[in-house]
Amino acid sequence: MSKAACKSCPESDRQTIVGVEVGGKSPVIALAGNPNTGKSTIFNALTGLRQYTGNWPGKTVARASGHFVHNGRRYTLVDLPGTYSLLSASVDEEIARDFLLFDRPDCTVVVLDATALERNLNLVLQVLEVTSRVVICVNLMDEAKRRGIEVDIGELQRELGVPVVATIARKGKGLDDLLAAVESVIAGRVALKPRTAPTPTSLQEGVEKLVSMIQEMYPGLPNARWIAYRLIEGDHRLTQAIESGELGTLTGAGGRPAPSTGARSDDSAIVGGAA
Ligand SMILES: Nc1nc2c(ncn2[C@@H]2O[C@H](COP(=O)(O)OP(=O)(O)OP(=O)(O)O)[C@@H](O)[C@H]2O)c(=O)[nH]1
Ligand SMILES: [Mg+2]
Repeated sequence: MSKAACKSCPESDRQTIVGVEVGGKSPVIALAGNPNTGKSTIFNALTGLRQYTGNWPGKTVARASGHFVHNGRRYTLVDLPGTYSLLSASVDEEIARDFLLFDRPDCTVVVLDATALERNLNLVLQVLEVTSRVVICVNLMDEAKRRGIEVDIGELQRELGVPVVATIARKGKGLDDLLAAVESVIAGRVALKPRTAPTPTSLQEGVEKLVSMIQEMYPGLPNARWIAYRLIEGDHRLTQAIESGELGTLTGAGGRPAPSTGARSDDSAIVGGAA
């Protein structure tokens, strides 16, 4: 396969915990997924590293990053903690969510367990709300086969609107296809039509209003709809980020802090009034 661990980099540079340089010369690929789906196995196979964990500032759980070279280009790979959702209910979910939302990797690979697709797809739908630059990696295909589970990769790809590849990461199978798909997404060579859940009718008007308010405050923010949903749910972290203007700083979307009458987790007037 045409990738190689980045041996030209000093070890200290190949393995960093802090300071993932998103927007730098090396495209950044995030590995997200439910716990135990094979993310670190893929991370180790591609980077040649053994998954490294350490303390993220203020956190007890860490994400790991490393590098690899594919077709002459250097990529940064980030192994996120396993999560069932991006709703920021736990530190792990918050790390994964903040990285996808604020650091905005060039491509997010969502690693799924082929034997438990139904459970795993919940996270996929959430990630597709945050970013469309996604590749789905259906891993543990050997285990699925052993249990007589067939996965229709083509149909899954049509349904989800982003590239889907099958892998057996433990044996290194399918990783070339995975890299080819990631490369195509980063190069903009595939048309991405991510499937997103329809907004319930009763919320449509409220969501649309919130989305325009968010877009007005943060022009260029790519995931205003997902942020609107979280505000409706009373997501405290995002409410703070909106009110303080941190969202614009973190996402590079510019913008200005919300007026003091803006969305608050304890203020359902905007949503409730409009819906
Ligand atoms: N049979 C089989 N086992 C696999 C495959 N990929 C990974 N595994 C195994 O699945 C287990 C979990 O793999 P990890 O790579 O640690 O999973 P993870 O997604 O990083 O898990 P968390 O960090 O807990 O979220 C390990 O025992 C792997 O060897 C695969 O394709 N087939
Ligand atoms: Mg892991």
